[in-house]
Amino acid sequence: LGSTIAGLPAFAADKPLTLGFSQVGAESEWRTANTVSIKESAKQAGVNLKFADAQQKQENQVKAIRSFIAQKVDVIAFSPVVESGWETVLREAKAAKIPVILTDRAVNVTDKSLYVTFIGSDFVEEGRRAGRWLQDKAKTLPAGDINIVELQGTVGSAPAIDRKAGFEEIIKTDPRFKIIRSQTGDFTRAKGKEVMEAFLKADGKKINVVYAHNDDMAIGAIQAIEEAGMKPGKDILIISIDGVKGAFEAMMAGKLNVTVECSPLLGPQLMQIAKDVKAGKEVPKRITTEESVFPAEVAAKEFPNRKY
Ligand code: GYE
Repeated sequence: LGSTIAGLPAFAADKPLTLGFSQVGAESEWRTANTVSIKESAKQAGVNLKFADAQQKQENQVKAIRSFIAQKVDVIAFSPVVESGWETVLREAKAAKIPVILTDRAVNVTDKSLYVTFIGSDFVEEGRRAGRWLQDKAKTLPAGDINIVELQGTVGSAPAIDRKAGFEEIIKTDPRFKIIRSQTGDFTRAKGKEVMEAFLKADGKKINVVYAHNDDMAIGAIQAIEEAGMKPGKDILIISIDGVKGAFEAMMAGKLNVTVECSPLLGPQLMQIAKDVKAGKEVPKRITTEESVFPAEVAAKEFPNRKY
């Protein structure tokens, strides 16, 4: 079998690439769109995809990765549900000489050689963008404290940690902004609603702003606010992240004030990078998704262009 490039047999390029992908779950509209993107682009790229859904559990992701190693897939990709606790299984992949690509969410490891690249958004910047929108909006609000409640994403996940940090970085520059409550809604509508109900019970009319780490939790919160007899988007400003269709619909209905875009359409890039990695090409260590901000004022105009 002779010559090798970067440890790969020379004939490898002729066979279709087998990619093992461990997905977080199906917790949100974003995630569903991400799954569709990965499955469709694998088909288009002629990649043999082995797809596993971890149902938001790290232990399931570890199991899936171990099974990909046992099956000797060419490349492993995954979107890590939480940031920490990956060293052992990533070392196993490395020992088996199977390259690992991170998509969407980051891991917290000291040995960066445990993965080849990380494709996804800059979540800290998304948090800052949410904060900047509020900073601008605050100029039009009456003087006095602006009480914010925060619906955090999954505890320990990169987007929850980073979106919190980016938002705080901006709003801490003005003492009017007070985060009076902050709790996880696990990125789901049902939990977002439940947590918002508790916030409303405790603080009711004191709440001026909801900052939700994703659209689904914002939509859940909107329901809770309406059921409490208040007007979301008016009595309480709602800020969220992702830019899924459901958020655009809520904005067009006047119930959501802004969504910060986070693109789930990572499939085509992932397939290309997986092929490059298999071919022994150098790839950048970080590939950052480009995205923007959509306030309610542009929702109707942008809606027809939205792909997820
Ligand atoms: O914002 C949320 C999903 O990791 C960026 O996960 C992703 C987040 C996204 O459940 O809706």
